Amino acid sequence: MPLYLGLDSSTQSLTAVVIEIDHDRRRAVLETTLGFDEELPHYGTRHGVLLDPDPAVGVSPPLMWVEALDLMMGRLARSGVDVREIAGVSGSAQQHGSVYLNASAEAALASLDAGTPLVDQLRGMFSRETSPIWMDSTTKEECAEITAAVGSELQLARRTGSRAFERFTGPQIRRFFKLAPAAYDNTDRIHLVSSFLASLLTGRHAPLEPGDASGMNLMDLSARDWWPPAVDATAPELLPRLPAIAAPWSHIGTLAPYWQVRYGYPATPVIAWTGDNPSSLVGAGLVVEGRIAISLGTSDTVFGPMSEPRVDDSGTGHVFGAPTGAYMGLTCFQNGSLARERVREDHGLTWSQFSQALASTPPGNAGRIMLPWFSPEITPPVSAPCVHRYSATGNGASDVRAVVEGQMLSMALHSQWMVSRVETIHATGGAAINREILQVMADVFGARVFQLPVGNSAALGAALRAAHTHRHARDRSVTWAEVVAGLAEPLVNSRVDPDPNRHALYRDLVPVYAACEAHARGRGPDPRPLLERFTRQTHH
Ligand code: XUL
Repeated sequence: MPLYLGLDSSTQSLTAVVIEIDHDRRRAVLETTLGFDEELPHYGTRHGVLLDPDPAVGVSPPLMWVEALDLMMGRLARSGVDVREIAGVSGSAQQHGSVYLNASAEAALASLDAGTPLVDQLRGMFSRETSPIWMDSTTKEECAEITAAVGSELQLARRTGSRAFERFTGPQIRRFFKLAPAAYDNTDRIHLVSSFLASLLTGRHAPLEPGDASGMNLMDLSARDWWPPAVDATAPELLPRLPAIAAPWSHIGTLAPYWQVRYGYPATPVIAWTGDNPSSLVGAGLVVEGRIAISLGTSDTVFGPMSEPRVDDSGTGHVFGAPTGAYMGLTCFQNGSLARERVREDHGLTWSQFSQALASTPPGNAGRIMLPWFSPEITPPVSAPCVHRYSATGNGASDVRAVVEGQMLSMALHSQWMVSRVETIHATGGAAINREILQVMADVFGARVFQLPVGNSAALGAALRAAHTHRHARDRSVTWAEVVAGLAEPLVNSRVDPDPNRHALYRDLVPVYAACEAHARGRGPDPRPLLERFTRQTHH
């Protein structure tokens, strides 16, 4: 019975999912998560990130990801799952993060000793001890320099799928080159977190695939190859330091002898790893256009499949390659779970009291609007944490409604470029189990919301991608819809319907929210007259 393993290295944890697919028999055999702060406390991270006095800095120790992978592979081998049946492995990782290796890495990867833990063999291979991750927003200057060198924001967006973003890998590489030229010089290969972990599995430098590579501001989206003007604008002699770009379904090697001898894995094919968002597209069952997913995780993301790379001319969204070979649109909001948790903790509420607070407060929150920027925000770009509250602060319950409504209104506003009319949403991520949050989502978007089974959709997507490549090699007629059927489907009876009256109210509130946002960013007039008019209307 063939099994497929999917791994997802996220900001806070590493998850593994094992699925079984044999004709009509399809099931998740195992899902297990290893939290970085709890299980690897010696790295001193908080929520998977190293503490820094500057809130704009977001870096993590790459060795922590190495140690987590080693622990996880050992744990799986002892879990009772027959790892000898694993017919394919793939994975995903948080996007944009980069890992800098020196020239010793190639030989170190090729000669891993099964008798010694991975971390002890790899310590010497980094040309930079920390990895900048997607939460880093220190590269404003580098973004401007790259944009100026290629011509304009629109030019960069049309070619690479996004204007320059602080967390994107190109601007991060440029900053490293400027601040530490000797260390840059000493860098032989720059991996994304995904291709770095894939390299550990195969024992050789792994390629990137277009989905994750489109989070770098370096790849030509339609050519699916490096775009020379962006590469040249980023850092000197960068091209030889970048991995190759391979098709998303590429077989990039087999599990190295280290994994076979140390833990008893077979020489299983490894399929190219991708970013967590492209992987979640498959794990959320979105393999054809028409639906979107909203992931409520550390970051909140809105994403959906697109057959053409239509870019967001307003400059907030991204277009990435999709694992199916088509494209996906995505908008990312940094203040996701951590903002919801902050409000819950500030008012000393349990999650069930948080839900009750949503149930007991009126839609529209009597005109109280919160811009939930507890940390720097990506969409819209806000470089320093600052939570804005329009109209007097209410009690804890109205703060709960304000944070959730603020997030949903922002998502509705900033995803208009991707889909003109959303009819169905697949909700995923930790907070998607909260039906009161999903009700606000349904009402704001005016869309049916289905909940995906609890679990990590990125890791599931990785396992499904491994299954797709394995099955496709045997039968060219296998479709994506067939592969995901029965595994990446919303829960039966999970449907939350929008209420037409509440949706009408939110339709009027979106422009008011947009005015608050513009005002808070110093780009628009005082929104209070609009808010007062909205409040008067909802009272009558
Ligand atoms: C997407 C983004 C985040 C990370 C989180 O552009 O920055 O969703 O991928 O893991």
